[in-house]
Amino acid sequence: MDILTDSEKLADLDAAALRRLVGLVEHDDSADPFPVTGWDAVVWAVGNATQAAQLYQVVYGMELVAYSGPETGNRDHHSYVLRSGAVRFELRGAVDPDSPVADHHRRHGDGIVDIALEVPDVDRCIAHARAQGATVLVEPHDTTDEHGTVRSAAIATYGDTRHTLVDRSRYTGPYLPGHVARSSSVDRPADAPRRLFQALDHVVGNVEYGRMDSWVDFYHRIMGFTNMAEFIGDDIATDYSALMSKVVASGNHRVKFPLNEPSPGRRKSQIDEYLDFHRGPGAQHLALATNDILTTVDVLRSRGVEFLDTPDAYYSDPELRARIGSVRVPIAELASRGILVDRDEDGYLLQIFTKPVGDRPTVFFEFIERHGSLGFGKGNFKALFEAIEREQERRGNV
Ligand code: TYF
Ligand code: FE
Repeated sequence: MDILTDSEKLADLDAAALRRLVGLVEHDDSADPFPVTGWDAVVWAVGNATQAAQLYQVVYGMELVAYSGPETGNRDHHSYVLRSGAVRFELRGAVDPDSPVADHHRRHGDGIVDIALEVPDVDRCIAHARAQGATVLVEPHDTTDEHGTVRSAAIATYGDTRHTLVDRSRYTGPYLPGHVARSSSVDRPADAPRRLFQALDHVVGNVEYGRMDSWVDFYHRIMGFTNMAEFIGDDIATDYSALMSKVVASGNHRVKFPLNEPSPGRRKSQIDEYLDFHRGPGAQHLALATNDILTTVDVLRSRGVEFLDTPDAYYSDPELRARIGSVRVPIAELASRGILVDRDEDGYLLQIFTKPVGDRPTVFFEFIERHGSLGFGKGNFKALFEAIEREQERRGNV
């Protein structure tokens, strides 16, 4: 099976670059009941896609590549497709007041409706998923235009989120039939890096209390995913995290889904806050892989993006210093930017988290630069969750 998705090939990422960015493992998928090549697109429903498309171009440095809307025959909503390296976002905003996009936005706020995956065989995936009891929302079907044919289908996952499964092997258009190519009219400042992030590393889902294990089981049974080692169990949960978490991944780890549930504690969990404001389960954060997190953070901050702050004590903690050893830059470079660092047996990673990106305290981004580590920053959980809880307190949701 092809290891690279369509968007990875378009981004000129080769398997080695991808392996470095997101930490792939060897996998024989001949026995895989539900082979997944990788991420296809993250689809958002937002209150104003026209403005959000500008934001993701001007601030996040993404490139506009395709569009559909009233001028192309889509009278229901605007759809802007943006890319940064292999990361593809589709932003939908309602034009028709009765659009399902408007309903989704009314209930959930700006958020993720679809975590679409590229698969080599849509029908085989759906047959397996159906046999295992999945809810098939869209049956396998072809859509065609002058660029060829796309075969796709969709299954339901947590909350109102879905996974559209896309086979683009017979298609050369800019996104999907119905979309037309459209390029950015935004000038990139001469001194700005070409891209601020190159690949999607993981997408985290928040589910209701007591449901984490059944969603882990869903990804095992329906999609043939397996558990990754990293998890937050009762022990850590009751001490400080206020959440439990397990990670499932596709065979070669190209697609990773940490799943969180709130743990009942002395205080309202950050996951409860999400579930209240999102009105139920949904995608909580997207981790975007970069090969230069220092520049990414500097540029985004200069354009107004707000990150969680990390107390100075984090960087002077002797235990942390001993554990992380030396990394590619002096610790002072990380400290001045609030970038966290974690090391495990495979290597280290650098990571930082934004504040929620919309009006509700729901979805946010993580930026991650991996140097061998396949983990999620376990050593940072305490500092990170304390930072999240400080923000939660400032919002009055405790
Ligand atoms: O994806 C992860 O597991 C890390 C840590 O609410 C994390 O980024 C886990 C839960 C959470 C925020 C970050
Ligand atoms: Fe993460």
